[in-house]
Amino acid sequence: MNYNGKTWLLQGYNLMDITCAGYPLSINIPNAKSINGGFLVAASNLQLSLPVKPNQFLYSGWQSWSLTSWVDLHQPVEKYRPKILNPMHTDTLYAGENLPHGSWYGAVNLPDGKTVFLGALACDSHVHLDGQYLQGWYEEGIGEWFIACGNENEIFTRYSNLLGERFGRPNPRHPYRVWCSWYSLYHEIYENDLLGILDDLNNLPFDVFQVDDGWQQSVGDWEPNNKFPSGMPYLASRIKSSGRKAGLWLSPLLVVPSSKSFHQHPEWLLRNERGNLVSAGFNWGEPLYALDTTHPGVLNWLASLAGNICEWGYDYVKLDFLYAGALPGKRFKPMPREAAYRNGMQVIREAFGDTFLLACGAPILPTLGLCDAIRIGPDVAEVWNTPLYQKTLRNFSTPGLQNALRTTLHRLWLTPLLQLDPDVVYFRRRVNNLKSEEMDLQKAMAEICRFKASSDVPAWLTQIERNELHRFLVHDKKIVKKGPAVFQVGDQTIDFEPLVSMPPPPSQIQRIIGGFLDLVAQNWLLKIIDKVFRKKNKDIVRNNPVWNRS
Ligand code: 9PG
Repeated sequence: MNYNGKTWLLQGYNLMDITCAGYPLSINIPNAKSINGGFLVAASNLQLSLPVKPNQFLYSGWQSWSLTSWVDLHQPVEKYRPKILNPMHTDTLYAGENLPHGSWYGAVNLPDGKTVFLGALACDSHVHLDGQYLQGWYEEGIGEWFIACGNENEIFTRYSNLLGERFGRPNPRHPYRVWCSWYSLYHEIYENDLLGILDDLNNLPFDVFQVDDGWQQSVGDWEPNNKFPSGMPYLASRIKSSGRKAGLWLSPLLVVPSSKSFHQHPEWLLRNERGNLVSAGFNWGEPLYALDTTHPGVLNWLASLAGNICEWGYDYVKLDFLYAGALPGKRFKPMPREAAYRNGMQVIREAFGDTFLLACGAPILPTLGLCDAIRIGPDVAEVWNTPLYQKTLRNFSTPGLQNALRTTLHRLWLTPLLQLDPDVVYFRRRVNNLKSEEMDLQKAMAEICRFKASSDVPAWLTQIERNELHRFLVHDKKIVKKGPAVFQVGDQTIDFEPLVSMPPPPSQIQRIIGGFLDLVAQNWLLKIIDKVFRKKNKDIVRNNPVWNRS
């Protein structure tokens, strides 16, 4: 077995037998140490032989938006399509892998319902399932592994404890209630409209008013555009005088070709071994590129960017598209890619001081200890799912409530480590295709995460909806976890499992169309789609009153 230069020389030849929660397991490393609830092993390549063939695998997606879910092994996850968007949806290095794969950890369910878990306690590590072998490896060097068997909840409680000891935990803070501009206005944000909305929010107890994407000159040029004529400090001071924290979005590790930064500092950009730019995906009608977070120029620039934003008066920052810092590439200072990401994030964390940092589009384990909160699923949307992505492209990392709930559900075990953002909740019926039951699920997930956010423009809410939003913000419901996917939320019991289980495999014709779309999904087409999306949204915002101009 050879995978990415890693060889399990001892396949079939086991050096140590261990008994884990009654299971006979064997591993190819002789130094496993028994600890409470499992074993610790140090290894670069670890192979765990299972007693029987498993029936489910827990895919652990790389970053906030990547699919994370239990999946039946007779219908394994297919390759993410379209390929051109892989950098934004999954870990490009393993996007072509045929075996069930997990970033940092993987688990299987055996026919008797018990779970066997293999999880790394450090970054730059992976797990996959090859037949009856769970195999884990570090991309470089040796690192610790945790092996555990038995009950899924108990295993993850122990895993999160071990991670907390190694990565640290942010100082506990009361979770903020956030109004975020993205899921109603998208790029259509204007200073005056935002100030109008701020007024309209008057007695709704949001702690933070967060300005999302759309204020900047360009991704890479973090100065206000002409939709913000009074400048960013003015907006922050107006927000703060309403008694709220001022929140701002930015994607500091990303640049687009239309930005000045891209042209001024070609040496800051992440390149591959051949010297070509590494793709970070495609968005805003442009290809995306990543900054090399080991380059001293980049680190200085990141520190001064963070300093500016603090000086402007923002004290809640959503750092987006962070995966860019951990893409594979040849760096100024050679080091494993997630270590390089942490190197950059450390500088960002220090420069922001006490500012609340929400990580988004962020690789999960490498963000621990460095941010206060993390998005743990793909974007929600005004729809349950999109058949084109769901059925034809088999992509579960794209915006949609079902995708968001599925991945969020499978990452709730991170609760003790940092605040978990399940994304915003909709209360409006206007400009929204979700059914009431679907909106209730979304509300329940926000209660479970204890992270309450909404993008609803008050002028789009009826009085009844506004009251519902008010109640949601003021009252926290009692949560009792009854099973891995079953929760009692207030007096309601919800089993998320059937709602978010993976859909049946595509038909042959859907597969063919998916393959075709993968081929035609090139920059020119994505550019057109971006234009259409922006136009549609402009029309929505123009045709609906954004604030009460009385
Ligand atoms: C702003 C948004 C919002 C949102 C973030 C992020 O193309 N994509 O795959 C893609 C995924 C997510 C995404 C945008 C594009 O959304 O999660 O809350 O801040 O950026 O642009």
